[in-house]
Amino acid sequence: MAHFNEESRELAVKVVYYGPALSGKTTNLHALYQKMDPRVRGRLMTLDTKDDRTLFFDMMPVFFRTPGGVKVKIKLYTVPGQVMHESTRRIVLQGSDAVAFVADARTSETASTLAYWKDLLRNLEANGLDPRSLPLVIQKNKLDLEGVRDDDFADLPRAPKVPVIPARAIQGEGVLETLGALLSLCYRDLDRSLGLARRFAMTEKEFLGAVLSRVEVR
Ligand SMILES: Nc1nc2c(ncn2[C@@H]2O[C@H](COP(=O)(O)OP(=O)(O)OP(=O)(O)O)[C@@H](O)[C@H]2O)c(=O)[nH]1
Ligand SMILES: [Mg+2]
Repeated sequence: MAHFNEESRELAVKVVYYGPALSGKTTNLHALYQKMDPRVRGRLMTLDTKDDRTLFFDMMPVFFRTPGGVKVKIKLYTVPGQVMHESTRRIVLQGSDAVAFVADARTSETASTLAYWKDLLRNLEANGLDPRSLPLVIQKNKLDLEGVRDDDFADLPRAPKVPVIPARAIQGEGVLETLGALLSLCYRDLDRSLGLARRFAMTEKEFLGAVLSRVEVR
């Protein structure tokens, strides 16, 4: 759960990239690292096996200070997608404030996408998180490839408002949009629970702008 420390005026937020093996979660973090202003992002920690598969998780912190003097630290995590890492996925998901579900858009991946969506719902519930109210977006990734589905994951049971963001993460396309859509939902959720605007004069524009606006223009 997002944690606000009254004494140090620090807000800690946890965002998790979830999804099937090889869907592009780690690629999203690499692309964000490339695109974000070095003044707001920290080091990207990845823990891979030799064939580039995530072993435990990846993590990249993003931090900024709002004009109202609140220090915000957002930690972006990925889970390992391989089936054998089921319990690690559950642990990494603990206490998350927002989840981006990265899906490989190819029709060949339909069954695995649905299986991992169910795995996500199960693991959210195991952590006491409600998938109907948790900020959640779906990234439709790998749209550069042949044989992608033309629907927006109609088979994944979910609340009607979950946004679907198109992406080619390998080319860096759609990754900022995905994080932006998720942080927008996240801001609104935290504003409801913590009163970001009322107590700290922190607007959604400041929250998003700090993370997303100071990026390189390509
Ligand atoms: N063509 C294409 N390939 C992509 C895209 N995004 C990721 N990939 C490739 O998909 C493979 C897996 O990407 P990763 O980011 O390592 O996948 P992951 O979801 O972190 O995988 P695990 O850590 O095993 O769960 C890599 O070879 C990527 O280069 C994309 O948009 N298009
Ligand atoms: Mg990975």
